[in-house]
Amino acid sequence: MVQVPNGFTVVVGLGLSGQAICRHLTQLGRPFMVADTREAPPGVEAFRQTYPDVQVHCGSLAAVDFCQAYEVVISPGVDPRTAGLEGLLERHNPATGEPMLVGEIALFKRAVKAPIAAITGSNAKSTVTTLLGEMAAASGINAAVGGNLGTPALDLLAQQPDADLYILELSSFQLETTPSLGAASAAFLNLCDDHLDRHGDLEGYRQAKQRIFIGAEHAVVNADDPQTWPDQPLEHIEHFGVHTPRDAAWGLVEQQGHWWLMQGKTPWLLADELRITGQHNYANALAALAMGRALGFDKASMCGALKAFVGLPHRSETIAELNGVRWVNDSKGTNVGATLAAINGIGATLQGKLLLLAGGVGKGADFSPLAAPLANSARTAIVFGADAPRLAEALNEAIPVERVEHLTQAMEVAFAMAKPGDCVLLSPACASLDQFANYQARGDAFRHWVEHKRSELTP
Ligand code: UMA
Ligand code: ADP
Repeated sequence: MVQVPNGFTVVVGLGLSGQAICRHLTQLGRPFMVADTREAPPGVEAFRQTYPDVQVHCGSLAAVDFCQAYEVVISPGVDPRTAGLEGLLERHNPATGEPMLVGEIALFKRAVKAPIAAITGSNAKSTVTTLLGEMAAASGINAAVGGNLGTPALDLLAQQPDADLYILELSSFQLETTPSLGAASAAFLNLCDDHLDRHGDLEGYRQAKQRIFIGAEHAVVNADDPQTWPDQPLEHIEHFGVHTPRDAAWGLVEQQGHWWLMQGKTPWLLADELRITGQHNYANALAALAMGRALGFDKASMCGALKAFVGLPHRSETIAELNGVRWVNDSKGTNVGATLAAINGIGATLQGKLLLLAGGVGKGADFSPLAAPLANSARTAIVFGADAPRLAEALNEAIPVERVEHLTQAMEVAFAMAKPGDCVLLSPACASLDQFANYQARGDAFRHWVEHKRSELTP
């Protein structure tokens, strides 16, 4: 048994978050040790060189005796239900007043002095977080932007200690271990099946996300999706939505043949002025405006930032047109909700048909909601990767389905089948980790294939 020394914090996970936690504890002068459930986590040797005096345990957490620990701080990728961590979430830490087991965001909250704007949801977190950051910058506000987006929150605090505002994308994994966030503005954008393998079911996943509202001064929620509304009463709640116009909500409203982004009865800007397209992106824009308004950003600056925003790579990103066929990279479409948004957004504007490329790790999701919209707008679905059989089963009564091993084979098949006016859409509805390092690598493989094909076709 590995004994945690009396009063030591245990940092679990040696990834980005774990290392940010270690830097933070070092700065605070708190003694700590590190544990990672893998026998040989990447980067462990470099870690040992940076922290020669820090004890590192690799392997099962059941071999660690946490009895004398000050607290245990886990990385988001580590399930709090992992063997060895039993009972720690329920145990009270008299020194902090919080559970014995917390995540990085709990430490961030204890240390931060400036307000927090927090964004969660199954989809659109990165888009809305980035957009809100652009709106803050345009309004002259010194904001630090990160969290699940990429830069751990504690690193933001170290790198930008004088920020006036911290804009954080927060995942269900991070929120699950955050006792109280107290955000100045907190948004819960939407909910669909995702990470069910971790949270057990949709309700468990929803409850983790609901934690974003604990202590929030202002909430932004989706009028079209009651699952995003706070379970507990909150004084200031604003709804945004593209399907359910409500008084005083942020909505998409048609006036004299034009669609406007409106706050109540006040038009803010024309949907046509945006460079990001599709109803889901108008919803994203409305959510960011609602948050920015509540945080005191300048109206004209916010609208300017919104008009300039071209969207993030790997999200419904058009790569090229080959022989009259559009090729779209939506590799970040890692769940059914995102793939539905891509099918509906692109399908509505298309002269021809969609050829959907989907597959990977389905995380326990139900793929059947894809069948009806694909029956309307798709020529075929070409499925690959670990959950290809489950996808094929869910779709093959609605449309013809081809099954292949790998993405590049799917692209070859799509190239042969597509007709001018069609769109080949990579929106996998699955995580990439069975065949790629991450969704970026999958999207890059798609882009490289298309660019190579284009160079072959262009003499
Ligand atoms: N580890 C274990 N046991 C486990 C799982 C992980 O010991 O069972 C260890 C790994 O060996 C590794 C470390 O933990 O050394 C990795 O930690 P991590 O998986 O928590 O990942 P980080 O590198 O800390 O990155 C995390 C987020 N990753 C996850 O939530 C899985 C990053 O989000 C985030 O950008 C980063 O913190 C900074 O905040 C990525 C993500 O995929 C992009 N997020 C999910 C999503 O968006 O769907 C939630
Ligand atoms: P997240 O950080 O929550 O994963 P992203 O902004 O990276 O969100 O987008 C992830 C995926 O969700 C992309 O495929 C994107 O096109 C899609 N998406 C963006 N906005 C929405 C929305 N409002 N509803 C559903 N899907 C969306």
